[in-house]
Amino acid sequence: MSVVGFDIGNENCAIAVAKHGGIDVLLNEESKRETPAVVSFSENQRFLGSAGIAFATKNPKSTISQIKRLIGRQYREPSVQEELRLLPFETSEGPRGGVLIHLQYLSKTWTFKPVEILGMLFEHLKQLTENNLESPVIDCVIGIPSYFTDLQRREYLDAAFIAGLRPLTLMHDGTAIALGYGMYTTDFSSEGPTNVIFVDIGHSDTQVTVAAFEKGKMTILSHSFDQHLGGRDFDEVLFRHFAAQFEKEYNIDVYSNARASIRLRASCEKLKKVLSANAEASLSIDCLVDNIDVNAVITREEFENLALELLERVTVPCYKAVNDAGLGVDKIHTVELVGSGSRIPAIIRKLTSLFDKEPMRTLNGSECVARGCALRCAMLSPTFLVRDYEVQDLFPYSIGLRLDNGKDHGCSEVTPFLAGSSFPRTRIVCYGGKNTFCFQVLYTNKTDVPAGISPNVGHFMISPPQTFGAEKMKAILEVQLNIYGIVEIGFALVEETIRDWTMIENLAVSENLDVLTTIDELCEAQKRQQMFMEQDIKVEQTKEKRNTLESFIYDTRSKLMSSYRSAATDSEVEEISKSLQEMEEWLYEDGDDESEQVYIAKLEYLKKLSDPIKNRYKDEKPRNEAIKALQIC
Ligand code: ATP
Ligand code: MG
Ligand code: K
Repeated sequence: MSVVGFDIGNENCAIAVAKHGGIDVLLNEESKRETPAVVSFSENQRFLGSAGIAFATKNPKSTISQIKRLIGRQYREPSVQEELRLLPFETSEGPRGGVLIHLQYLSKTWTFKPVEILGMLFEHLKQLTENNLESPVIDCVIGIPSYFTDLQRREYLDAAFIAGLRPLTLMHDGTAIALGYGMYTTDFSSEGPTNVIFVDIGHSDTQVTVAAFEKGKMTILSHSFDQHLGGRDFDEVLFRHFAAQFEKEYNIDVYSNARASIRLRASCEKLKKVLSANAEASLSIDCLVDNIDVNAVITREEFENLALELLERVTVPCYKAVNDAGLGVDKIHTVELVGSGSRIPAIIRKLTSLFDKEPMRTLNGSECVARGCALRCAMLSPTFLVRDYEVQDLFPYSIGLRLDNGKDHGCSEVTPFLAGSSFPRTRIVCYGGKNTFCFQVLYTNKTDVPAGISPNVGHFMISPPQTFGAEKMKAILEVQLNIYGIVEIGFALVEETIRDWTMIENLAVSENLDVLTTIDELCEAQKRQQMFMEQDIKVEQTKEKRNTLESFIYDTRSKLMSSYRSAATDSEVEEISKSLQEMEEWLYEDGDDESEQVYIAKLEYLKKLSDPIKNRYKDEKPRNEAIKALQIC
């Protein structure tokens, strides 16, 4: 059984596998260590990962990216609307408030939920891994942001289900990073724990984790984050700056032109990277709007001034992480940077002054999440023997249960899990009252949850007890925060007292009823996925048959002029050449987009024409060679 870790980035994904002897990062079909998180639909075929990236500008309306930002989210959340504003594909509100994506494929309009697109991406990564390992992949560990809510976690599992993957756990990105660091760092002090803060600034978010390392053990002390602060926000301040400048200087409005906006944003990202290594950088774009070429120069200092507010915001989750860990900055031994967004020198300066020490970059920032996940997968897999290492993670939100005790008893609320508690964890909750049928689970401290994300975890139904008329009734629930960070109800019992009798009865509990995708829809998505895969294979095979026919035409034509020439009469050469010519013309016009069977039939037809010559040539070959040999002698 293979042991695999996946990092699903907003932009890029990475795959790591555990092999006996260590962790390897896999190369994709383009020999790259990172695979773009893109799913593109052309007329009759999908292009996934690296193959999809070229379509982002060619076919933006049917090229889906940034799917991680949409998973498990409500269409109407203002921050989702903000995301969708920047994305070129068409969307609408789904039946249970989720996002629906509409696109053209196979000559009709299709509607997908984000979970189905994510399922396709998982499937692609799974296939890359299987091709590489030459064995099936099912067990895996997938990295997720620590701020992911219950619904986002469940949707990740649903996407994995669509792809035929079985995550042994979902691992917080920061925990995965810390695990890789802990397993391979051997020189931790033996006097007390070593506290390390990991700052990961990615494309669209920032995650900070504080971990304490001891021999053979790692404890996560805190996770904090800014879900809306990443490299792209720095691009955006440059974008706004230049849009304003060009408006003044050239009288053009970049905002009102979608293509110009995409081009200027891309240039700003490049410019930002140049400014990480140089004190000054220039930008020039041909024909940005109305055939006007634009030019501009900016210094690193000017950029830093534009980004002052963002730079200040970087410190917020860092402070919070240190605080939540119950430490002071002086108790942090090492600051480790990951994520390419943190390459901006001003960010590094800011962190240096905050922690009073130079941040380090010990880990490979684009691979460390996948590596940590593969390590975890190896630890959880029975087929792999890993040296004992204890990993203790924590959950960042407080979780409460609101119980509806029936109309005479009102509501009661309990908080079985406090923010910062380790998990997986099980709690027993008891409550009195009668006829409790429904309870709601929610993240109780609303400021913990990223702004704009619903704190609702879901709700569960309990079937009413068989016997009515009990004098006293006590319900007992086992509530679990499981290994995925998802709330589940283990069991529910009711203790009823009727006169002197006390009875305990098992109660049936529903699954979480707040889902964006039902199990039927998931099975349907799984079937569709199979169909899309078969379609992709069919298209690829057809292309192959078309290429075979094309090569046969060229090959036979050139042989007719050389090796076959002496084996054919003039009229045969003329006749076959004419057929080849006609076939070639057909291939580039009417026959450009034909079915596999048609190409096979056409090839057979040409073969029939040319086979007699080929056979004659073969018969003559030994004789000709003998003559040649004699001549040499
Ligand atoms: P996420 O973690 O948000 O899901 P990701 O893991 O794909 O996304 P990373 O690859 O860690 O993101 O970081 C991408 C960001 O880093 C982009 O915004 C990119 O512009 C920025 N970046 C890359 N190189 C540099 C550089 N030299 N200087 C500044 N920023 C850079
Ligand atoms: Mg990342
Ligand atoms: K193991």
